[in-house]
Amino acid sequence: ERGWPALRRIPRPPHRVPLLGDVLGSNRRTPVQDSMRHARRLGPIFRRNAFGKEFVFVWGADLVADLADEARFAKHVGLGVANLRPVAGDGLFTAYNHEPNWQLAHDVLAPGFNREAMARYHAMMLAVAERLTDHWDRAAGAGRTVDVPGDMTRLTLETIARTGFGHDFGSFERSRPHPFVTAMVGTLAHAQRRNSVPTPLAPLLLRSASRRNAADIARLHRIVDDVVRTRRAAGGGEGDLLDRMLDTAHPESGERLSPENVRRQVITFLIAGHETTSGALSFALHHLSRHPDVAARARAEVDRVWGSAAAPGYEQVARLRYVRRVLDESLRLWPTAPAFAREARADTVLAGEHPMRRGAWTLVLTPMLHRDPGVWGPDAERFDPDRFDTPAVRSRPPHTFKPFGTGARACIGRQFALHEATLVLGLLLRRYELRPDPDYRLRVTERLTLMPEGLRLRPERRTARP
Ligand code: MNH
Repeated sequence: ERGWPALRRIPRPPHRVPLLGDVLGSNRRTPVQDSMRHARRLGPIFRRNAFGKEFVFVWGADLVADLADEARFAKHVGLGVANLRPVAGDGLFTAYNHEPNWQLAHDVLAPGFNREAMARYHAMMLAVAERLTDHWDRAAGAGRTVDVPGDMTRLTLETIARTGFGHDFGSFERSRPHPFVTAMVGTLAHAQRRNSVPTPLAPLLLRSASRRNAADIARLHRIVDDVVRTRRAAGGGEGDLLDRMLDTAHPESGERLSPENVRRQVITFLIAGHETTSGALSFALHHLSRHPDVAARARAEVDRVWGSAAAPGYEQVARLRYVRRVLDESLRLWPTAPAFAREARADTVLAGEHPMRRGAWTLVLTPMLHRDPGVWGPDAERFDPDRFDTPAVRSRPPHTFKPFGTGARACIGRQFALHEATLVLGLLLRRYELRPDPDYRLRVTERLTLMPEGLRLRPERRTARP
């Protein structure tokens, strides 16, 4: 093979069907969990074949640490990410490394995630979280269960829309998801499915699906154009992400984002800024409901750190160290952006063993990296937030926990997501006991991102609290 000269040395599943490859018996709705099954059998590096194309997967900690070397490897825009190009073009997430708009947008938007900016978002995050607790209070009062992924998606979409774009989608006033969410879920699922159909057949097999996808993209464009038009008409906002996109010139070159690129960035941030955080919160709530001891410890921390303050201040969120560990441990087991791709910048040898030509690429399977027994021990499947206490973190090698990707193209919204999610978990733990449905078994749905399917909890207002 051109990209991987010693490909034959990399293990692959035993039964391969001519033309189809290893796709038989695999489920196109759950490619990540399928790959996890293969990983467990085939080891830290393996390959799968689909329609004559070989895909190399990596999850062993030593191999991933080597791939994190930015001097030799870079982000690869492939598969799911490349399939989102029709939606987000050269927006920050889907841009090729060589596209000038990546550096331009990165430099213009990065200050939108510094400490001062985050402290400004805090009050708006709190206001959105109160809409959520109003909603859960009504459910608690009536003894009803709540739709956890649905409500977390309402929360995170409102949060990014309001903090980033001064826009209110009214998610909590709607019984069904906002059309933005429906269109987004459609395009994400479509981008995922496009990997499992042979390219020559795609136009045929996917004709009606592509038509639906085009309609979804058009709807996303309409919604986003409306957000931008409203802001332009208002003559500016209060210095949020959208103001940066529209008005801020690059500090050195003086260049600005073009209107077409602004549209792509708005879509990128509205999607990247809520979908994965929603999943992270949902998984964390699932684990908390199943581990009353962990929930009690987290709740005690919230009571201690926040006391009887009506609303926690910005600084008080970072002080929830144990709640943050709950979140980290949830992202360890189910990193909601479950893979990222790396390509060789020049001919090289991966971990001294696997030659790669310039441009050859591989997918890092994060949920398996996060279960590597050599790093996490034989009980890696067990939920245990103490894995993230300071001595444990210090004793682990670097690049073993990668829910936000790696290097220059790692997540720009990491602090935003962690602040929002820690704040919301704190508020929910302080206010409710979370009762699980005893019959619920965790099922993970995939639409490029991961989400616990059909998770419902019964929130109960706490009677005694400080
Ligand atoms: Mn986010 C890139 C995970 C929250 C905006 N994000 C990435 C990558 C991962 C990721 C992994 C790297 C992908 C790759 O290498 O191909 N992101 C997450 C997770 C959460 C998250 C698990 C929540 C939990 N992300 C957010 C939030 C925002 C955001 C919140 C915005 C407010 N993420 C981005 C953008 C990029 C990105 C933009 C692309 C950055 C770049 O390439 O420069």
